[in-house]
Amino acid sequence: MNSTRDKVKERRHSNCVNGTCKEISAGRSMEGKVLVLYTGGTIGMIRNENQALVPFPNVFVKKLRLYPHMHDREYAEETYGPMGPLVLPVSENNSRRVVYSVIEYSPLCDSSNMTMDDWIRIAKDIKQSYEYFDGFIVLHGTDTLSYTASALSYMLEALGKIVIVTGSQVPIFEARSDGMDNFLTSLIIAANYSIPEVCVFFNKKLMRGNRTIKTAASSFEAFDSPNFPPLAKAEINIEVNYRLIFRPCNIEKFNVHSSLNRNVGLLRLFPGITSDLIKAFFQSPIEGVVLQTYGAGNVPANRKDIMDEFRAATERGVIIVNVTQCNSGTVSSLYEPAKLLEDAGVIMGFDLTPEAALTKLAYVLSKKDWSIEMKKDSIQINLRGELSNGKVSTIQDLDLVEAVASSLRISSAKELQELGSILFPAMLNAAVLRRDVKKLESLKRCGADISQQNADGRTALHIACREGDLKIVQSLLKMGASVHIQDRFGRTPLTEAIENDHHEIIKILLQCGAHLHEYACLIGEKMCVAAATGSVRRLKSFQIAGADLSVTNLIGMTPLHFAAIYDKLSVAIFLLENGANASITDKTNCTPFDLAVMTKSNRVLEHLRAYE
Ligand code: ASN
Repeated sequence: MNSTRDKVKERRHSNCVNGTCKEISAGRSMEGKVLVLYTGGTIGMIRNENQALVPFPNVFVKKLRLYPHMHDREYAEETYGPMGPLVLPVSENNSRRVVYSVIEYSPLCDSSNMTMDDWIRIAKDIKQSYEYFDGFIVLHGTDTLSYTASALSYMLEALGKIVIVTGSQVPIFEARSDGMDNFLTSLIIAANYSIPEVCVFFNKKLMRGNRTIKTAASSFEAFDSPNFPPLAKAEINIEVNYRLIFRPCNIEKFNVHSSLNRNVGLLRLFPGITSDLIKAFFQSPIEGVVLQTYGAGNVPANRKDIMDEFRAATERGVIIVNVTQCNSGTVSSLYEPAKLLEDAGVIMGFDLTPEAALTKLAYVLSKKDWSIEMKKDSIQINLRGELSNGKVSTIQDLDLVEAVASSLRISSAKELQELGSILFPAMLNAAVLRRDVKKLESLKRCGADISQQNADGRTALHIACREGDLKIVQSLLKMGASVHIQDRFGRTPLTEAIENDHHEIIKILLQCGAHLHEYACLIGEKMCVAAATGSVRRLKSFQIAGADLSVTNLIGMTPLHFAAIYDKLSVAIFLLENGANASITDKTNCTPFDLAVMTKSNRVLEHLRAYE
């Protein structure tokens, strides 16, 4: 099987027909690209001759192409050719066309067969294709889906794009299935919304992945997020509660932590549990255990024998995390027995689900350069929104929008949200223009989504990158502003920084995971224009942003060809000193040297001689 990277490259190239990138046709910036990793599960299963559900390889995509609501064949073939990606038809809810590619895993598996290796594979596949897509979907069996979502949430560090894990209770190709809605809505959300989290979408709810548990084996409402409200609800409209979105607030680039510690386990207490069983459970090589206790974190206070086993284990360096057996709620030191556990070195896992606690242990314990104290501390720190450790936010008290709303006599939640989406972008943008960091911070505290888009889809970060104030850009990034949002014209904050030549800002955006998102030939066009007009500074902007200085435009010309035609010596020197290839021929078979001869560009000609 080809590697994912090869497939993605193939897919990108198949978008270029006869050397002409069709991406430049009108409206193409309004496409949202989604990569679907199809790992198996009921969603794609088909009944075999014994009526048992089994996954069949190589049928999923073929069948999807036949469903008009999953694939707009006419548009797709006209735009990408017959072997191109799948494309959703336009609908009310998706302002952007959803173009999606499916990578089918081999073998496809029932999720009860999944192991940590599968989580690592998924994480690595996302990393390989990260720059080419706006969002990712993992199609997965439901049985262990919450474990995978929780594990991915930790492994995908400084995630800047949405990852949705979904599946179904009934196969998508059966007449009455939840699969179609789960998949279709996930595609629309992944292509259209800036939610940099690993989510689970199921039965109309988008939930934080590491907060979910599978609660029902035979209901369409198979998942719940008992300790945290849904991030979005997909009814007639998709309503996102932006205040709940957990955004990474560090200047840090997306990275995949691709190792996990397998010496972890889950132990559920029950009345009369023997100390022999506990002793056996804690034998080496175990390094981390999630202990599911009663109610708010209780253990039998009269069982010194089992407390001694816990203490012996923690003294050997085993990390034991206390979580509740109840479906919802948190452990606390409210009752005496919970205190006994703390004395035995067991740490509180607050309201972590067992799945989130186990995968967190596997993640934290695999951090080779962290001390045991750091590992214990990070179990109790909120890394990806997976736990609430008792601090209650005071956002509600300060809510500015609510204050305005009450003076306007607005009360419905929908109107309130609409008011916020009108007020906040304008206020954020004004604060950016006034270079007022304090104002930005207070708006965030008042409930503003720092990445909220205005009517043109532009965010405060777009404006700040155009203005060129490094301090404001830094502040916005530390407040969690997304570097990936494209406005209605397909421009990202990085486009603004490049086209205004703010080099330091380009660098910091890259440190936060920003990348060039346009097709190479379009970037080539812009760089050729820069070369023709003698703008070394602009070429430098592109270079810092990671562009290839030998990139070609639509007719195969490089910036050096243009420097030659227009006799731009400083451009030619810059390009050549930075490794541009002088021997590329354009569509008319000319090198930059040939063109310099033809146009009598003597200064550049002299310089190019050395490279002939
Ligand atoms: N056994 C299936 C799985 O987890 C269940 C499902 O997907 N509904 O793969």
